[in-house]
Amino acid sequence: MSEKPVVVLTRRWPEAIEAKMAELFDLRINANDQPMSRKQLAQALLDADVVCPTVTDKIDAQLLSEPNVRTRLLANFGVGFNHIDVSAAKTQGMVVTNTPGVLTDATAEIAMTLLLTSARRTGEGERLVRAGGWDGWRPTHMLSTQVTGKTLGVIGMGRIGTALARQAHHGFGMSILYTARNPRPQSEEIELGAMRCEIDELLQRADFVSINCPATPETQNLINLAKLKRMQPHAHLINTARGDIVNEADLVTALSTGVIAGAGLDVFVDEPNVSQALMDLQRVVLLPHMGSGTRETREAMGNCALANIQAFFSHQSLPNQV
Ligand code: 8YV
Repeated sequence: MSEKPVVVLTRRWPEAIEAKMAELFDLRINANDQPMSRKQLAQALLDADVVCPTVTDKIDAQLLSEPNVRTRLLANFGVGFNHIDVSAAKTQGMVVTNTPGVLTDATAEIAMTLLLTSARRTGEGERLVRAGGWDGWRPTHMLSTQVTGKTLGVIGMGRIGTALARQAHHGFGMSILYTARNPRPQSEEIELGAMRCEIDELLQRADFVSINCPATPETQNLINLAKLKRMQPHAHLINTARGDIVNEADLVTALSTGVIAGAGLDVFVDEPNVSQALMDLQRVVLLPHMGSGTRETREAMGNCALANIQAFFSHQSLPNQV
């Protein structure tokens, strides 16, 4: 190809990856690193051969079907692609890729962090110390829930769910219940002390429930008040997947009326806006969608997206086509 392909990054990427990409492509970077407006996204689709979106870019059927769209590849920076209308992209003859695998361990770490923080009340404890409110040790101060030896329910035993189960079982002696379309190999179930069951049984039996399934029309509002009421009053809910899998208003009701004991959330329905009702609750841990946010992982995600783009232009099979 004589002219370099035009590639648009909708946000800033790790410097080393931007530098590599600038050598290979006519790279256009959204330098101010604010989420692109709809108009800017539409323009990117007109100008670029490849657009590299993130979770902050909603790419719907209307944008994709604008006349004169030039883009042939949407190389998503992230494993989740519910912000892209993939079937509309395919109808337009576009290819969509994502970055699975490389963010598995980092995201599982944040799920485990949320689980520990929610169970052991460490967020509350830190706030207490910083606010100067700690009045000294006593046997009944800030009692919390032990994690070791308890039961973890994993909703969606894919890569991240399995990595979390591994940390929980080998690190904390937890038993694992899981839901998945297909059972995991028997050797893995034995290794992880894991048993597949229906979601209602999982909710009833688990001390901690972690959501690790993708966001799809079927999983939207999967965890509503009826489901939360199946959980045990001492149980905690952890979500590192997508906000709209949990009905947030129902979660607030469940937390404030003692239906469940606590929750840890890395994802929200209307990011970056977090409802005041959630903010007002002590027993919920709130993180700013940082599951994959290690230096190592964000760099690996960039390299993964780059490998997809290079395979696309060299007509090789794409490592991560969705
Ligand atoms: C990313 C994520 O940071 O990969 C995903 O699906 O949720 C996060 O780890 C984000 O999506 C980047 O687009």
